[in-house]
Amino acid sequence: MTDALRLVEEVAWKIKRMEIRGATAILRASLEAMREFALRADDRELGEHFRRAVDLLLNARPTEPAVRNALLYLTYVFRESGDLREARRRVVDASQRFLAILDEALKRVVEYGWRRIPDGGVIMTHCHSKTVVNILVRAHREGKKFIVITSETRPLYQGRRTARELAGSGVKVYHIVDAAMRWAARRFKPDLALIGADAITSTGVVINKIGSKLLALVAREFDFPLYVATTLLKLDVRTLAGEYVPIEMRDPSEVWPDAPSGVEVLNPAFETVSPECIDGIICEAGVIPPHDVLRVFKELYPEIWKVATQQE
Ligand code: RUB
Repeated sequence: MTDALRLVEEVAWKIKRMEIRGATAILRASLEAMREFALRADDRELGEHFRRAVDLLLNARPTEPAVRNALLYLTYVFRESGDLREARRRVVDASQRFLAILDEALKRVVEYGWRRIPDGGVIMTHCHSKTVVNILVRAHREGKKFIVITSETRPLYQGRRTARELAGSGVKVYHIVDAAMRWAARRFKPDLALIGADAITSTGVVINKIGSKLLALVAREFDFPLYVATTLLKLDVRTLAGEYVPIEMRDPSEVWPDAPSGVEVLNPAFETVSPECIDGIICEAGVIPPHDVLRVFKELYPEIWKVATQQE
């Protein structure tokens, strides 16, 4: 294996092992890896291993359509280039451009999102979404006072990261076990729930960490709204053609490393939250209803749309 490809493999491995995790971080790392691959590979490597580099990153975590959208775009640019010299330049440029689109989109999500946070309110969240954390930290910096309830997010405890980051920024946090979500809603009467997204389907279904639907149902029962904060770059265009977003099943040992024989441990990483449970998607176009995601995506990203719907 060549050095350039090894670098991509290392990033893919870190994504698989969840040293790099969260949809946005995975997208960013994948784009940076492809940019570095294009810069470091010699012409022969670039020509021979481009597809392999893309596949390594695509397969690192299956439930990540933003990575797919980005890598299909780079593949399109690569294929459309006249020669390898042009391909290198265009892949590097396109990676940079995609990263800039991502940064701009995230900035806007935070800009719309922090205004939604009620002053003096209680907010519930689940897992760790950088987008959600950025919104909450910004709302705090804008002078809003509120409490956040974080759930621990078994088996890998991403909720602790959320709690640590928020508390580190001065936000008051209560941390609970996942099974205490309903208890917390009863006790604290939250004003809203805010979660991130790994994937969005053409009909506005959101896929996020297992436990997200539980929170959505708690929000329904106790009558507070659930918002999803995400860039629309996570739209899985394949769902328009009838396909399902694959839900990643992870290693059972994350749940119970020495489970007794006869016990089969199941470890789904994500689950769907249906649009009826979502009061709004806080995205780069503002706060929109879930059923509008496809229309807005096409409007915002016509080029990505074209490439992602045309390519294998
Ligand atoms: C993380 C998760 C996050 C989304 C959005 O799951 O479900 O809510 O990825 O994150 P995992 P972001 O820890 O399994 O990757 O807003 O940072 O894109």
